[in-house]
Amino acid sequence: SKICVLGQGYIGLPTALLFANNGHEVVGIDVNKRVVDTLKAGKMPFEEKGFQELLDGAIAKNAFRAESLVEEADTFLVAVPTPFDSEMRMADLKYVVSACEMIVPHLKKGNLVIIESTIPPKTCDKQVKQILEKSILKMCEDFYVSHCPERAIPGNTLHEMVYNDRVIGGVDEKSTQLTAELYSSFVKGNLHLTTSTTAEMIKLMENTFRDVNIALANEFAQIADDYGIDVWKAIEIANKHPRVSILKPGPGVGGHCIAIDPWFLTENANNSSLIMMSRQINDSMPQYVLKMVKEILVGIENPTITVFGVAYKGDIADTRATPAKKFIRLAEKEGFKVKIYDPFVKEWSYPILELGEAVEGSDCIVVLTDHSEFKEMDPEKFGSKMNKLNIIDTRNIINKSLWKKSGYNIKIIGN
Ligand code: SAJ
Repeated sequence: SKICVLGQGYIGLPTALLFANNGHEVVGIDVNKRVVDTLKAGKMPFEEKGFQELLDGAIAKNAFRAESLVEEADTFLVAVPTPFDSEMRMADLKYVVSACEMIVPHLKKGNLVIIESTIPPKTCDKQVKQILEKSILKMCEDFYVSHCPERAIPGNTLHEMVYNDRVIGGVDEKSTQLTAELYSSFVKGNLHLTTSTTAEMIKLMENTFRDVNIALANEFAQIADDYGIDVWKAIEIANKHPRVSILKPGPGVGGHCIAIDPWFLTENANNSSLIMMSRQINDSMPQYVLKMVKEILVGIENPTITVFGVAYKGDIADTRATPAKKFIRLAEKEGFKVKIYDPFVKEWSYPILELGEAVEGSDCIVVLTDHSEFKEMDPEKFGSKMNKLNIIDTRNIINKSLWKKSGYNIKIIGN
């Protein structure tokens, strides 16, 4: 069958390519001309493990092409971003709305429209229906709609897209069935069938679960600091309990999903105080890290600090909603000079330096990202470049004995 995938980003593009490699004719649509031109030239607009091979395979099969305009198809799949409207604390559905509007003139009897973008509960039933019915066709009679949220983790997208279980929720049984048939062409995990509103809620529950649990770990870390005990050891032992599984504290929650999706659940809820409180705890972690830095730098005038890692998590180059940004802003306001080193991020709002340059004249290293490189890093590598030998590790990943041997004063969050 023919599938038009609207949005050729981190999710839309690999999804389009998986369908193309598994027996479908796929047209990848994007409003960004640069993305379309890059794909037309047979190249990936961004990099991730296995993507280029998948694109090569799809092109060799003549099963994929990129275009700027939507065209007739059997299925339309929407995978555009749903940003967070921070002023309203609501999902900003402008891209989902405009994607649906672009489908309207091409919608035919028997078509299926799938929304993969993360959306608040009831969006398929209400807004998507309302827009698509501008075509004069009727939902559930003439065309079908479902929500099939993506659940792949950045850094391991392809593997998770194929092997994770999927949730498929249609606005009616037929919509669910049609969507399940389609996804079974490449998904090897189980398909869980439900309603569109339940599927919308499930996706938000998953990311909220993680956010709330990270907030709990972050609160435990602060309490442990007060008592002077090692929260990491405490968590390790607590997690030996068969029904306890505490996550890791850190500098806060970044990325484009976990720090945002909980708000989609609270936007129209009567009681969501736990969810909102967790957001607040995680968002306040950069302040807590700054407090740790100030304590270690007491008495040093006009200090220089070096941030190790600005990606929102380890071994990827993704800086979306990274807590590092807020930390750096706060540190600069405090009058600190901030230098940055990140082995993955090449370009960012702040200059990224070479390791040697970043530690030159520094009074404290602050590890914000759990990049593997930091795990075995030996400070002997940059010798006597530092001004003062301090390191704060918000991820508990450094090899403490190496840093101790070099004479560093070490502070780990929650320890
Ligand atoms: N983090 C901690 N402590 C932890 C775990 C994570 O501080 O114990 C931090 C990370 O450093 C990072 C943030 O939380 O800043 C989020 O990272 P993550 O690895 O938990 O998740 P994401 O945002 O990369 O991907 C999530 C995944 N959702 C779940 O695991 C429930 C992924 O499966 C989703 O597909 C993705 O969100 C999404 O797009 O919704």
